[in-house]
Amino acid sequence: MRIFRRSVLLFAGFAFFLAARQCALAADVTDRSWVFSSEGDYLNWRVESALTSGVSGGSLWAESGASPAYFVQNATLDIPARKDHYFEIRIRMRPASSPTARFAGAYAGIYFTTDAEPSFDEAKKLTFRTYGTGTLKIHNVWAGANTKWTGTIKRIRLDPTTVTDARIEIESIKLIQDRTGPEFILKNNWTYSDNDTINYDTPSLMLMDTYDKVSDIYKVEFYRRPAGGTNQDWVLVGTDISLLAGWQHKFPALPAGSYDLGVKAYDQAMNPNDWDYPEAIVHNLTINPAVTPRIEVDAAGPAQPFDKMIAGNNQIWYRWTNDYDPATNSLKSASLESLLADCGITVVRYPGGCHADTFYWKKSIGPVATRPDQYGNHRAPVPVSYTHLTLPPNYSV
Ligand SMILES: [Ca+2]
Ligand SMILES: [Ca+2]
Repeated sequence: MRIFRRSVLLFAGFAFFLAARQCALAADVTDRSWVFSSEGDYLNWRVESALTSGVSGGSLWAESGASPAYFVQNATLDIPARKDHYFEIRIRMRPASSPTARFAGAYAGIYFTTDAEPSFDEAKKLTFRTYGTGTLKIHNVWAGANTKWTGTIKRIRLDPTTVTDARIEIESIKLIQDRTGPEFILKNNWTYSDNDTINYDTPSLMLMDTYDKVSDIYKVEFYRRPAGGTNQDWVLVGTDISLLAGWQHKFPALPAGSYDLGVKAYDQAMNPNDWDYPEAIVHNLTINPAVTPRIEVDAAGPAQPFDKMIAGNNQIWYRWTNDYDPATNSLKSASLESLLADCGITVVRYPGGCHADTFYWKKSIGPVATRPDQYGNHRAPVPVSYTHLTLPPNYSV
């Protein structure tokens, strides 16, 4: 009996832990789910324009001939439309005539009807792109992006591809509420991290690698609070609502002290990241104008020899035309040459990086006066004269 009670207590504790975690990490809510895991059970989906179809091997499958196959749900959904609704489609496709052949990306559509508009039409269609790669793909299609997705959703129809002669295998179709905020990496100009000290009072933050599994980001809010404060202490300092120049903010001048800097990014359905998102906060950043900037080098730390040929820099070929004097085989600016030498640059990569794509060696040799113009790439689209360009490859300082 005692053992039984302890088990109940343990179970209750575990259940509480799970519930608390669910609150902390917002979870998406599935409103309707069709998983084709029972042999022969179409789950009330009707296949149209297919030569053959079935439910087996964990999928609803169909093979189309001269016209694309599509799928219609016979039942009425009667689901209130939400801005954060999305469809999750798990699907695998390839040409029906060959298991090893592939077809390129093509448009797919999910049609829907509402209580106000009971017919399928092109205006009530969610468009996305699918591929005949022969591998399982998961498509998250944001339904709330369509302005007609309002009122009560009644019927749905799935057109997985406009490609004919396709074998289509659908593992599942789900209608889900997006409750998950965006993902991102929090960066700043100096990539300061927790517990750093800076001597200027206008720190800046920037979001990198922003991602939302359903929609794009709508806006980003920037906060501060005294270091070590609670979530109630956050003060909104600025908002970026434009994708222009990325998602970033330069904090207005802050009094000397220690701060936590925080970020809330919202997806298009206005789901923000939680404060416990690992990239949401820079902790304990101290602003101290009296601090002298310094670079610490640990000369006793691990060191390895490296090839001097990699310690160079790109030189864009059309930028050298005015810097190099073929008469003396040296740079025109002696100070520039000595500066490069002082930097320890041992090799200059020439004629540059992507700019080298349009540089032809054969046009750069022979008598200087006979060398034709060359064209830069999209960054230098006009022809420029390089008749006096004679810088040898791998020019050494
Ligand atoms: Ca989201
Ligand atoms: Ca911006």
